Amino acid sequence: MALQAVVVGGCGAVGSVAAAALALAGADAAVVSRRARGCRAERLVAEGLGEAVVRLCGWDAAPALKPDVVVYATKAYDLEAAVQASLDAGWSPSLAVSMQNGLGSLELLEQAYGPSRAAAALAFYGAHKLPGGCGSRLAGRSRRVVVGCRRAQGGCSARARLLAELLAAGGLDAEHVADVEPYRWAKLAVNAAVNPVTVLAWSRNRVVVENPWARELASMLAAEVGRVAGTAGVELPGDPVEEALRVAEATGDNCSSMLQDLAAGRRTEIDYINGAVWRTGERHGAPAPVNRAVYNAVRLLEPWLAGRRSPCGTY
Ligand code: KPL
Repeated sequence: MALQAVVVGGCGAVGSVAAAALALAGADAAVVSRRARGCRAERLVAEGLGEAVVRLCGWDAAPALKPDVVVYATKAYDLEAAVQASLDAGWSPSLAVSMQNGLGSLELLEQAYGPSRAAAALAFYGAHKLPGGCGSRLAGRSRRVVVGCRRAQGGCSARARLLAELLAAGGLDAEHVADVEPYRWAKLAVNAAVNPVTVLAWSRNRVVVENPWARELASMLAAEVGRVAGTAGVELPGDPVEEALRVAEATGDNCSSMLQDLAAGRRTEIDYINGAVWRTGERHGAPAPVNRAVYNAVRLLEPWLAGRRSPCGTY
């Protein structure tokens, strides 16, 4: 397939799975990483999916790439700099795709590229980086990705559909939806429930289904996201509590990205997840006290947990 797809931040867990899937589907796939210089061929391993050869490039080589599709798989707080670097490189993709957790990232792409060229690819799979270089391992059964644009923001459906077809051809359980907004909130409910609870319990995702206190707290968090979504005018595609528990079970072997971030001494995405929930609730006159309390608890614990050994071992 001639389509050139570039995955920015594709050496992270979620991005390297997407990059491998695109390459396995026959796209001309490149990964841009802050740590690389120039461009070289790289064998990208996504355990649980397959391995493929991609071009691994640094930003210095980005002007030579002419991507049709750019998939941004950076952390949410790194997205703005990545978009600026893409614009500086002269990229003008027909589709810019957000793979970030939480709220704010799709909005940023809509602003930078226009709503008719901005989409989200929501990863409901669990993955972690393999030590050294690029590469990742899928943990748990889920391979699900939901791809689409916000219907309210103009049509980019044909290109989003093509991306979903490529990801599916590459081995992911990818689905295109006409309006991604309800699914973005469903994924927000999953992250708001699973991620902080796995941090508080310092355990793999399965703690959310197996431990009664974790299960109850996660259920309260997800239900509250559902209520905030309602006041923001978004009808979820299903019950947010059931969805959070289903994903926690299907990714049970994984350590959530928030736990992985803390174990690696990185900043967490709590501001984009539970922080975004209670702030959005406040704007719509719908307080979200459970998300706010858990947000505060994680912020308080961050300095104590940073760098602590992950229950998943090396990651
Ligand atoms: O998105 C995730 C994350 O950890 O950020 C899930 C789907 C919960 C997998 O762990």
